[in-house]
Amino acid sequence: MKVWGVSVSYYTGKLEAYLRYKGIAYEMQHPFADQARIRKLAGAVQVPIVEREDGRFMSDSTPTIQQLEREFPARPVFPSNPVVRFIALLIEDYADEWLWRSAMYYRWSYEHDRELLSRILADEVTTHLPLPRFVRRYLVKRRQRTRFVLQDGVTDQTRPHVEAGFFNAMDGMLAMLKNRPYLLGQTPSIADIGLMGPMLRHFGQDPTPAAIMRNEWPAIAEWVARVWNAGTMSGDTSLLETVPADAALLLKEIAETHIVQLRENALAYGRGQRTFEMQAQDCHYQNLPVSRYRVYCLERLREEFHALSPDQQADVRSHLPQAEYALLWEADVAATSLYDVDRQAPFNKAINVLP
Ligand SMILES: N[C@@H](CCC(=O)N[C@@H](CS)C(=O)NCC(=O)O)C(=O)O
Repeated sequence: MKVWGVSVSYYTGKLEAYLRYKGIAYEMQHPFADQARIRKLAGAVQVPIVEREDGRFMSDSTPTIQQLEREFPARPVFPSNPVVRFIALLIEDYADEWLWRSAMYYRWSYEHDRELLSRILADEVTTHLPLPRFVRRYLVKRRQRTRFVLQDGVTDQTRPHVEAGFFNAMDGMLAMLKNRPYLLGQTPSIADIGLMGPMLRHFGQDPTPAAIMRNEWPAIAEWVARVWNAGTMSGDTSLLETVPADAALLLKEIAETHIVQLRENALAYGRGQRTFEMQAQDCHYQNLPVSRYRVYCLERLREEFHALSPDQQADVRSHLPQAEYALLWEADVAATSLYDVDRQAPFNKAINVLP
């Protein structure tokens, strides 16, 4: 299959980590020369997009992986225990949607990172533009920094919290990785795969966060390499049958950050707002862009929860004691994105995460 992607992209890295683990052969191409065609076929210009042998296109990494799991059932990344599976999906959603801000902040706020990454992106993404390379690099830097840092709530006042998001994620992971090679077992699950988006492609590769990871959290750097190489491993490939107690630190962080954001975003979307504010831990964020896609993320998590039996739901709730998690089982906050209503993803017309 063909993966339309970028070598430094968050969600392309997530999908590649999955494909390598599963042993699914793919060939990478950069899509941007023909944006009109991509928009027509896939709905939105974003990466990764998978062009299949049967001619169909898939976009959005989460449903793409779910579809591929049905077609390639060997080495499942979804835990067979439904409670563990739900927790894995929750961690995936946090990795996809919360760590994005910290990842973009590091890439576009530090000079070394910005200079290196603008060069790579200019060469992979903008070669079709009839402009000198220095102009294309300038345009890349300006667009990414404006859109994904300055317009995503990062200010002098929120910056320490945005940095702490990266550290807290690694602390939470470390508590689990002390007891086993992967977060939820002897083999990668969708929780590990989801975290490869930020941890491999941004924090593990961009100079500033990569130095922090290597020097202060070397076990996470080791985990990144382990997941990337997991396809070569043989032997025990089991996933846990119960949620480990050592997940508590990461699950608390998710409650206080990602779940708060999902809630305030859904409320603002319901009121027709374009921006919203929120208090996450000790930090007040303002002017965050409302995301219709993230309303859909909340809908999908709620659907997964409601598909569990009453006993399984009670078990999930016992692992998620923070009050914020009521968002996942109580309906007082409406989540009605009207996106992918027939649940056709990944074969539907996709939408961008941020407007
Ligand atoms: N929900 C999508 C998100 C894909 C996405 O946003 N990809 C980024 C690159 S990592 C992108 O293409 N952004 C479009 C842009 O910058 O305009 C997924 O999981 O695949």
